[in-house]
Amino acid sequence: MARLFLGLDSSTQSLSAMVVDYDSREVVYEDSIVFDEALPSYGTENGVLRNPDPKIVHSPPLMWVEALDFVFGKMHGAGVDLGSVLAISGSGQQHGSVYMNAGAMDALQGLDAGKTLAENLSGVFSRKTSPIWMDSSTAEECREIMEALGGLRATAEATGSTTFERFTGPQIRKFTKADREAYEETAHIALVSSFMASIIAGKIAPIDQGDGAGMNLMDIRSRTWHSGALEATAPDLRARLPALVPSASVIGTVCAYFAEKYGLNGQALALAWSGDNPNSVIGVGLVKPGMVAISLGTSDTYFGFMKECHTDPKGEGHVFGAPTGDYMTLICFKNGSLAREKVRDACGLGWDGFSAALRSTPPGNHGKIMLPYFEPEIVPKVLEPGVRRFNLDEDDADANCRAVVEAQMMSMRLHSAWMGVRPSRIHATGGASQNPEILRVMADVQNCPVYRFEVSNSAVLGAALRAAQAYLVESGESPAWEEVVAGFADPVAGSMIEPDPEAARVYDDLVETYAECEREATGR
Ligand code: ADP
Ligand code: XUL
Repeated sequence: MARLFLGLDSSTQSLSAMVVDYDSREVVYEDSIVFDEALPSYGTENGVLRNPDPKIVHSPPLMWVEALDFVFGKMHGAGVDLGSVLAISGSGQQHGSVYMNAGAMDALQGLDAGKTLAENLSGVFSRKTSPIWMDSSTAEECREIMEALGGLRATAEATGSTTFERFTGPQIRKFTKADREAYEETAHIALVSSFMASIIAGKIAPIDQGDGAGMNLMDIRSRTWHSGALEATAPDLRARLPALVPSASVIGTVCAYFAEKYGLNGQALALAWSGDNPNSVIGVGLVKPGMVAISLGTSDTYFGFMKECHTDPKGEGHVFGAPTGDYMTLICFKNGSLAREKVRDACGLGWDGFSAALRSTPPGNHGKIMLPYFEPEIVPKVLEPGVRRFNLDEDDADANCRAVVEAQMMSMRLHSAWMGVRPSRIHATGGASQNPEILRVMADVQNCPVYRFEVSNSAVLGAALRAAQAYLVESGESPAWEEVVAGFADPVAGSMIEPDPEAARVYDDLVETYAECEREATGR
């Protein structure tokens, strides 16, 4: 009999499902529903509720509940052999929080298959809408919590990140101030991930240490609730939070609701869910320290992987738990593809011309440097945008193309150095990773081989593979993570780009000069 595993991904705009056949290494089912289209009665736009204050971004948690029925109904209708699914895990957009009253426990335990999930659970919320990661309305609470924890560096050192507006702790604090009564009625606070896991398992689910790290509430080293952070955030918060558990924890079996209604095996394991970024780390095959994934999308994102916990003293990067029990980092550079496009357009080129410019200019660009802050930058923090050029003539088209890419790659190298692990293998994803000339600069600057990965679904794939891994461990096999991801998260054949030792030496020197330019421009 096929050994099937189900992954789910509750993201901002959609709910996705993927079923993998572990032994044949096949994705046997993949589908996704878009909230706006499938569930228009909730009135969301791109999955969120618009507020007159653009800083406030919430979503209705009941919509996520109803989406589960929708997706299981579709799988069932498509004839997926749900009875052969041995374990389920999931992925949730990070940081968003769900607030439940004292009736939630009974409602989850008694899910009645004669009703819909939404009918079963419509009464459990003590807060009708959930603040999500796009919310940036908690600057004041961020300041208060950070001060209580001893400042930026101490907060990052304690919780893995300094306080961020979207993180759960500041959001909870804001709720206690805005609506104390509703906070008092709140018996359970969940993350999107643990909330969805609660429905699958039919009980209040624990929070996994991967997603838990995105709350400003977890001690990043001991992976337990941080007493100081809890106190700085909200009264009696500990009593409202579930346990923190390793990401690979079995939290129960799939509850009777899904067995009765959709034919799942009632003995199938329900796993803890995690955040989308930790899940993606598995979905792009990052399973060993030194492995790095770089996504060249609208923004550029650097995913690192480390055994020992290091935190960013500047507070720019995040440390989360990795699903393997190690640590991962997430560093986001806003001026990614859009900056490359700005330069390309200013030079009147297409991508072919841009690539030709990279080929016709030497590594190091004769010392011509650009700081490509077309938009305010996250890392390094630059609030006032503006492009700076050093030894670089704005009209020198070829040199500008090389300068923007070199700047991005050197910035990634500089601003990930705090991890204390030089990359040994880079997995490149995202739209611009189809450009080998850009990946060549990446390989040379990092002095490390780069492989291209074609993934659009890394979070849901990661969830399905986490379900497989946990099931196998539970049944007495203990496959190495490399074995689990092999055949599912593989590089594009023939895509490997080796660094050129000569060019790597050029960048070892240039990166210092670049750092100086950056210090001068940012006044640090
Ligand atoms: P998102 O973050 O929105 O998911 P994608 O990963 O889809 O973004 O990447 C889209 C970007 O890929 C586009 O903005 C474009 O700049 C970039 N891109 C597409 N093709 C190329 C290419 N050949 N060379 C460089 N960049 C490219
Ligand atoms: C990570 C973050 C986003 C959400 C999106 O810190 O805010 O990546 O997880 O789903």
